[in-house]
Amino acid sequence: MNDLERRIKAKIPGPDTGIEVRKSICTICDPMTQCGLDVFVKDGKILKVEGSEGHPYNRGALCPKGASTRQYVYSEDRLKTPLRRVGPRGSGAFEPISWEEALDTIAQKCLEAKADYGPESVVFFSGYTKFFRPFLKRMALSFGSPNYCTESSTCHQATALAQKLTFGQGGGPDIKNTECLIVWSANPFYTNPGNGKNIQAALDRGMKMIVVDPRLTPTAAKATLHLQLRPGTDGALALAIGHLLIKEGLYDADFCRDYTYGFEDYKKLVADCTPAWAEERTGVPASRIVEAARMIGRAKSACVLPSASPVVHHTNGVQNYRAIFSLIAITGNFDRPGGNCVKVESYLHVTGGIATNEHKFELSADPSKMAKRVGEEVYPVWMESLPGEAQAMCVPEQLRTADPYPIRVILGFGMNYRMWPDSDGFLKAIDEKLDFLAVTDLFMTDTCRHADIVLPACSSLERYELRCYGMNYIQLASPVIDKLYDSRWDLDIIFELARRICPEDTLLCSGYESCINYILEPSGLTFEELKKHPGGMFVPHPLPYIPKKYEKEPLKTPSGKVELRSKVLEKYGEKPGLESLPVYHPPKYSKEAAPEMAKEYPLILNSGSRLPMFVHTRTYRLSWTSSLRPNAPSADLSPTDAKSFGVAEGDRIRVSTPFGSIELTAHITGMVQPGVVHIYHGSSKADVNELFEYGYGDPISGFPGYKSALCKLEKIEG
Ligand SMILES: Nc1nc2c(c(=O)[nH]1)N[C@H]1C(S)=C(S)[C@@H](COP(=O)(O)OP(=O)(O)OC[C@H]3O[C@@H](n4cnc5c(=O)[nH]c(N)nc54)[C@H](O)[C@@H]3O)O[C@H]1N2
Ligand SMILES: Nc1nc2c(c(=O)[nH]1)N[C@H]1C(S)=C(S)[C@@H](COP(=O)(O)OP(=O)(O)OC[C@H]3O[C@@H](n4cnc5c(=O)[nH]c(N)nc54)[C@H](O)[C@@H]3O)O[C@H]1N2
Ligand SMILES: [Mo]
Repeated sequence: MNDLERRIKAKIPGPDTGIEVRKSICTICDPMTQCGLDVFVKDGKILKVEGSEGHPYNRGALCPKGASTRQYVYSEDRLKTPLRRVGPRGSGAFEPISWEEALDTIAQKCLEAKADYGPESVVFFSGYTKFFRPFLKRMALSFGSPNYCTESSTCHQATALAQKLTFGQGGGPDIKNTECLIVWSANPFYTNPGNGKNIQAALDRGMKMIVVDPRLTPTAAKATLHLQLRPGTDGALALAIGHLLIKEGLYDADFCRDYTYGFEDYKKLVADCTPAWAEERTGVPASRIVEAARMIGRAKSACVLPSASPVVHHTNGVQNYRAIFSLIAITGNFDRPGGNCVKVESYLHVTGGIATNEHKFELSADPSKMAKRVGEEVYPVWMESLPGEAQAMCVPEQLRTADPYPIRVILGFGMNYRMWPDSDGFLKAIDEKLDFLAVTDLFMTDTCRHADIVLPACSSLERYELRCYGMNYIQLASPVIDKLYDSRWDLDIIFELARRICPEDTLLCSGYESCINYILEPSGLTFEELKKHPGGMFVPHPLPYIPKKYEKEPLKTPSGKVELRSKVLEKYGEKPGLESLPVYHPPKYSKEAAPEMAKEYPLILNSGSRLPMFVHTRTYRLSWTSSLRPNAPSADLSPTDAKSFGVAEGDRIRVSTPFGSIELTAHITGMVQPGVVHIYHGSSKADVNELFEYGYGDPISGFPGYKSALCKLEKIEG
């Protein structure tokens, strides 16, 4: 081997080796966690990827998923051409068709459904992928359908709803400046490594950290205080902390008097929520609850790092988060340095120091003048607080019942039916009741197999993506390789469909560059300018953070104040679960609320806690990532439960709820507390979502109760 061959083998970039480093972002995860990527390309092929050194989010690092980008992009499962189903749904029998034919067929189906049943009979759904959402939403509204919905019907929106009911808007934790960070359920060292780094830096400067998590995670291991509660009892813990803050005079009386609504009622609610009361419900020793309350109350500033799913994947999720956010309110830590700060959301729910026209762009028509959204009758609080999005969790039932009107067509962009509870029930409804399903995806997935038309989407390395970062950084990633096979990017698919189903929307039909320029207009940035900085740039004149805005203008709640008692919820007659105060109820399927069921199903089933190598359904298919968890799908058990059920590491077990059972491998770990079984979601081999019944969820948000059901386990002999 000569020197040049050695340099090529070592993948050293340079004119002699023909290897070029191109800048991109990793979008295997969502916009909260997209690492800067250096892509090493030779002859149009990716040789390897590294984290971009200079990128302020990941600062050179990459997680196992991002490091597997080459396998992800070149996966054998990649869809290659548009396909039309020729066999029964699920048979996998398809024939290749041209793009023209595929797009014409989809458009025709949409227009027929609109003519026969109304535009609302067409549902526009986005899975976990987020970059195309404002465009998809605009297309739905321009077409006349209020039924734009997303994976956020199980993710983030309920947390956002709890914040909205309390503060009128969101408010992110000021990790950099706080004295006490309360990580209420997140595990960023697995799920958001950039934030993990921020937390580590803050710990190094002496920040105190309380972690509330049923498991001993890497985040919990770094905590000053770990409150290891039973899943779904967060509300009880938060009310007891509130009780202590008031009893010990550790709250901000002036703030409560001047800027909150319902403080006296809240005070009455927490009067009986003693640490002993909470210990009984949560399993957290009373002395630790006292320690936590003092740590929060005595700190000059404290903030909550909330999470998009674990607290709200319960039948009491929104109320529990309201109880948690109330702690920020009564300690005066709302919208001040070191607390939970309200900043301008720039793009795709990320603050980035710029204002954009995103929401104006999305709202090409007024959804309130259209038919009722899917889920509107069942979850009115959601509908009132989160305009412009249907509750996707209600799609299966409306498909089955056609009540209040039929759903005829679903256009699914990256749609995974296993995301829903009672996933097999949803699939059956698709097969039996849906007239037409079109899906765009990178891979031939289980959902694609049931579609009428399947469209091959390209990966993020083959397209553009606009991305804002919290540190006032912005990046427009451009394609670093040509599109593979006959794939297209989702946005070209949207523009082509828009030209067919809503041609009067001339902005949407005009394509990416003009839409992005419209969105960016208030920021002074343009597509052209951003393209000149392929690795991203700091925003030239970021909008400054202005603390305590509530002193100058009313908050966006009905009372204009922080609502410890919700005026929105006051309208619902104080029904259990919908009370205007954040009253605590145990999870519906728990020893406390369903003792009969608990006799046969003695364990708590908690599903979906993230693993570092997997992201939903996406990376199971890669050998590099799955080699890090060789027995997946598996159930995590505590050593105590393993012993009492006679199960050893690697044994096959059956986990059952009253609604279904699945077989998988036992993984015994001290991360888990006795009495709880944890199973990761999204696997084709053992889909935990088959164990959850339709409708088991939160009465305010409609979020599924993925983190607390009752289950039993048996060892499979032989
Ligand atoms: N039991 C249980 N269930 C859960 C959860 C849980 O904790 N427990 N979590 C919930 C939460 S928080 C979430 S966010 C959801 C996950 O939401 P899902 O939408 O189920 O997530 P994925 O499987 O990552 O993505 C869906 C599809 O998008 C495809 N895809 C990837 N990139 C692209 C692209 O660029 N274009 C297109 N068109 N398709 C693409 C993927 O291949 C995949 O088939 O699951 C929810 N379900
Ligand atoms: N590697 C990886 N990263 C991801 C994802 C992924 O699939 N893989 N998914 C992305 C998505 S869509 C999301 S929503 C986020 C989720 O991000 P995180 O919320 O940070 O991650 P999770 O592991 O879902 O949950 C965090 C912790 O909540 C705990 N928990 C479970 N039930 C309860 C409960 O009832 N109360 C409390 N207090 N804690 C509980 C779990 O033990 C877990 O350690 O991660 C994102 N990042
Ligand atoms: Mo999520």
